[in-house]
Amino acid sequence: MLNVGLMKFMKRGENSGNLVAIESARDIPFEIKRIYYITNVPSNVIRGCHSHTRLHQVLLCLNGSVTIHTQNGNSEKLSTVLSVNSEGLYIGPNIWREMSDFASGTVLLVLASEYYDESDYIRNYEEYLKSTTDFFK
Ligand code: T46
Repeated sequence: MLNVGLMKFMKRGENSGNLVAIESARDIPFEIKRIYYITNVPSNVIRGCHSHTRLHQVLLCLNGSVTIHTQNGNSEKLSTVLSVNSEGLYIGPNIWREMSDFASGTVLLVLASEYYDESDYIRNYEEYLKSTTDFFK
């Protein structure tokens, strides 16, 4: 099963503007230890191209739009366009992800379950496929 899912958060307010609140471990399925955001990505650039061994994340597009391609190495794939800032894409461990088609002005905010740890990344696709064969069998 693809351990990826679209989440919808409540948007409050209308004429005076919108407010979206996200509470750690209440609105998302983990304690948030880290927040980072990605901006100024040229439209022809593909980011990501890795998986994580332990990390859970929720990706939110606060402005603009971006396509998130996910797969589990077992031929299950999903492409999700994020362009609504009250929606987030949950991505669990052992999912290969790529981000493409960043519109001008896109702000991609990421909520993460762990502190930054480069040893949690698998950045080589062949190595990833080998690890998922072991993980999903
Ligand atoms: C992910 C996608 C959605 C840090 O020093 N601290 C951090 O918290 C992060 C996330 C990155 N970095 C460093 C590591 C690299 O030298 O920042 C540089 C760029 O990171 P990276 O090439 O991994 O960025 P993306 O956009 O390919 O991937 C990022 C996250 O790293 C990754 O966990 O799932 O966004």
